[in-house]
Amino acid sequence: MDERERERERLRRNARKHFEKRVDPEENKRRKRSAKERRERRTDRPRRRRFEVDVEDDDLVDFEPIRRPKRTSPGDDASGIDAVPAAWHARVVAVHRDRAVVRDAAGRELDVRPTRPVVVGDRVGLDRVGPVPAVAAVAPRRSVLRRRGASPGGERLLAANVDDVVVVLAAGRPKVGLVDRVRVALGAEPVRLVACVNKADTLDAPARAALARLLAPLEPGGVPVFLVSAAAGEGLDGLAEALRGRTAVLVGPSGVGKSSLLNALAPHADRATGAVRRGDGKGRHTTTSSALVDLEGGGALIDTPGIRTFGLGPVPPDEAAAAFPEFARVGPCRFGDCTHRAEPDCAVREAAGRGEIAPDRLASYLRLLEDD
Ligand SMILES: Nc1nc2c(ncn2[C@@H]2O[C@H](COP(=O)(O)OP(=O)(O)OP(=O)(O)O)[C@@H](O)[C@H]2O)c(=O)[nH]1
Ligand SMILES: [Mg+2]
Ligand SMILES: [Zn+2]
Repeated sequence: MDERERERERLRRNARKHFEKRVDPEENKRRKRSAKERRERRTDRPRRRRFEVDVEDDDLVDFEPIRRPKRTSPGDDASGIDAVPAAWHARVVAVHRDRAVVRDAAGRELDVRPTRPVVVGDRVGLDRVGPVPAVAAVAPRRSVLRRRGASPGGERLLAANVDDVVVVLAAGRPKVGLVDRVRVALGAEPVRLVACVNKADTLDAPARAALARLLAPLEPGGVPVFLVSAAAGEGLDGLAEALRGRTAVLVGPSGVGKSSLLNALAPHADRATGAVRRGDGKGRHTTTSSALVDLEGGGALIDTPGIRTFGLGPVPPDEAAAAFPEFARVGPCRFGDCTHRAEPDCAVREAAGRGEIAPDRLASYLRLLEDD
C-alpha cells in the first residue's frame, strides 16, 4: 500500500469512528432530559457561576478554557473599553477560580470579578460600582497563545497581548521538539518565539558541545536561543536585554525553572519554586496558576504552570513544514505536495541522510504529523 492509499485509509477510519459515535437523535434527547432531571434533583449543589471553569487536566489548572459558542468575543468589546475612563483601565495579572487580579493604572493590585472570560495579559476596563469591581470590557487582544483543550473544540488561551513566547527547557534533557510545537501552535500570531535553555550550570564541556549541536538549527530558523542558569546567574543579562520593554510568557515542562527564572529576572516576584523528582528529574507542578510580573527595566514576564504535552491535534503537513524553514532550502522534492514521509525522491529525507538537515529536526516534524 503506498503512502497516499494509507492516508486515504486513515481518513476513512476516522470518518467511520465519528459515524459510529453518532447516536440516534431521540436517544440523545432522552439522555439530555434525564441528565437535566438528575441535576435538578441535586438542589444542594452550589450553582455554578458563569466564570467558573471545569478543570480537565491538572497541568493547566488555571488556564482558561474558552467556551464555544461564545457570545461576547473580545472584538465586541472594542467600543466597550473606550467607554471606560482611562483611570479604570487595568491589566490582568492573575486568574483564579472565582476572581482575577488586575493591576490598575496607578500600579495598585486589586481583586475583580471576572464577569467576562479573561486571561493573564488582558487589558480590561473596570466597572467600579459595588464593593468588588467587575470586568466591564476586555480590549481586543493584540496576540494570544492558545493550546488545544482536552475536550474536542475547546481551546485554551494561555496568555494574551504578549510580544514574546519563551519556551523554557532544562539543559539536561531538553525537549527541543516543544519549540517546534509551539511554533506551529502560534501560526501567524504576531509574536516572537524564543528558546531558553536553563540549568546551564549542570553541564560539563562535552555536554555543552552536544547541546549546542542540538540547538544549532533553531537560530537560522529565526528562533533566538539563550543558554542560561537561573541558579548561577549565567546568561541572564542577555536574556533580560532581549526581553526589555516587552511582554513575554514563559512556557515549558514542569521543573525546568520557569519560576526560578522569573525570580532571577524580577527579584520582587517571589514565585514559589519546587525541587524536581529524584528519579526522572521531572517537576512536581509547583506553579498552579499564571501570573504576570513587571520587570524593573520595563516590560513584563508571565509565569505559567508546567505543561505535560502541548497538544495540537493532527497538523496539516504544510503547516508543520512552516516551522522548519530549512526544509524549504533544500532542492525540490519530486512531488510538489511531498509530505516528506515516504514519497520517492524526497529532497528533505535525502538531505537528512546526508546530514544537511539534522535528523532530529526531521523526526520532530514527523511527530507533529502523527499528533492526534
Ligand atoms: N541546577 C539548577 N537548578 C535550577 C535552576 N533553575 C531552577 N532550578 C531548580 O529546578 C527546580 C524547579 O524549578 P522551578 O522554578 O520550580 O521550575 P518551574 O519550571 O517553575 O516548574 P513548575 O512550576 O512545576 O512548572 C527547583 O528545584 C530549582 O531550584 C538552574 O539554573 N540550575
Ligand atoms: Mg513554576
Ligand atoms: Zn519531500
